[in-house]
Amino acid sequence: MSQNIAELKQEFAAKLAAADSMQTLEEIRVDFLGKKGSVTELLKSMKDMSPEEKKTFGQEVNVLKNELAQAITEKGEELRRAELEREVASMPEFDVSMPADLDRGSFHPITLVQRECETIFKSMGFHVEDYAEIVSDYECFEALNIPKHHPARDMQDTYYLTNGQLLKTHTSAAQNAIYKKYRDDLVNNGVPIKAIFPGRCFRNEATDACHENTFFQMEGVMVDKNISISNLIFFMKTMLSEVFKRDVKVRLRPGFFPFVEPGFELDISCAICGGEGCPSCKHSGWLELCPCGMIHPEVLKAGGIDPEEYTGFAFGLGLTRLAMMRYGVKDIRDLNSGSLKVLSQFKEDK
Ligand code: FA5
Repeated sequence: MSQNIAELKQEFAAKLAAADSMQTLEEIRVDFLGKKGSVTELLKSMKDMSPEEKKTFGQEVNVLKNELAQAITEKGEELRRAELEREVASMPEFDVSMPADLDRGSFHPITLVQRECETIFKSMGFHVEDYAEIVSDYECFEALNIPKHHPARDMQDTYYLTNGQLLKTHTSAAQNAIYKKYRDDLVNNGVPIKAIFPGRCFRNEATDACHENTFFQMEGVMVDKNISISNLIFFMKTMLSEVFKRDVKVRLRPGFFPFVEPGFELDISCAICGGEGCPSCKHSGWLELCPCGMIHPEVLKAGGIDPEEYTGFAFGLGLTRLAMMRYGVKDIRDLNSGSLKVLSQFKEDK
C-alpha cells in the first residue's frame, strides 16, 4: 500500500471516530470522496506514473474508495440509531393503562346544543329518534305533500344520487317513518306521538355567514286529538328559554311549507349584534331559526293517521344556527371548519 493511501486511511479513521452528527459525517464524505476530495486528488496524482504503477495504484485507490464509502454508510446508521435512542429517551413515559386525559378534547358546539335540546324535550315526554342521511324522493318530498315538479322543491337545491335516492335536505324527511312507527300506539292506545329527530342535512347552497351546504336540524312532531297552535307555541317558548336560560326575543310570522297549514317562520333576535344588524343575520337583526306549523292533513294521511280525528304540529329547528346564537359564533362556516382554535373553546358540559 502506498504511503499516501496509508496516511489518508489513518486521517479518515480518526475523523470518522470523532464524528458525532450526520452533518459532520457529510462533511467528511465530501472531504474524502467528493469531486474535490482527497481520494479524487490521489487519482489525479496518477498522471505521472508508469502504466504498471497506474494499474496497481488505481486498484488500491478503488479499494480505498469502497472501504471509505462502506465505513461512512455504517457510521451513518450508527449515528441515526443513537439519535433515535436519544429521542426516545427524551420522550415522556406513557402508561397505556391510564384513563384518557379528557381535558384534551371537547364536544362540538352543535353536539352540545343538540344534547341540551334532547334533554329538554325528553323531560317533556318526547322520544329521540335517529334517521338516515340518504333517503328516497318519497320520504324527502312526496310524503310531505311536495309532488314532483312542485316549485317548493326549488327552495332546497338537492344532491341526487345516481340510484335515484338523495341526501336529505331537511329532517322533515323522517316524518313519514315516525308517523308509521307510532301510529298504532296512537290509534289503539291513545298515546300521543311525541318525537324529535336531529340530523345532518345537505343542500347545494352558496355559503355565507349564516348558510352552510351541510348543517344540522332538529325536527319535532306532536300528534294527538285537539293539538293546536297554542301547544306549538308553548313547546317552542319552553325550549328556547331553557337553551338560552333567559327570555329571548322571538317573532312568529306566516311562512309557506307545503307540509304544514298554517305555517310559520320563527325568527330569533340576533344574539351576535343584539338585533342591530350584522353579517351573521344578513343585517336584518333577525335570524330564521325554527319554521313550524300545524301538520298538513295530506301528510298525516300519508303516515296512516286520520286527519279528521287527529291534529299535530311540526317544527324544524336549525341546530347549527342555534349553536351560533348560543355560543356567539359569528360565522357558521367556523363550525364545519374542524379548526381546533375555534372548537377547543367549547369545553363546558362534557
Ligand atoms: C325546512 O327545512 C323545513 N323542513 C322546516 C319545517 C319543519 C317547517 C316542520 C315546518 C314544519 P327551512 O329550509 O327554512 O325549512 O330550514 C329550517 C331551518 O334550518 C332554518 O330556519 C335554518 O335555521 C336552518 N337552515 C336552513 N338552511 C340552512 C343552511 N343552508 N345553513 C344553515 N342552516 C340552515
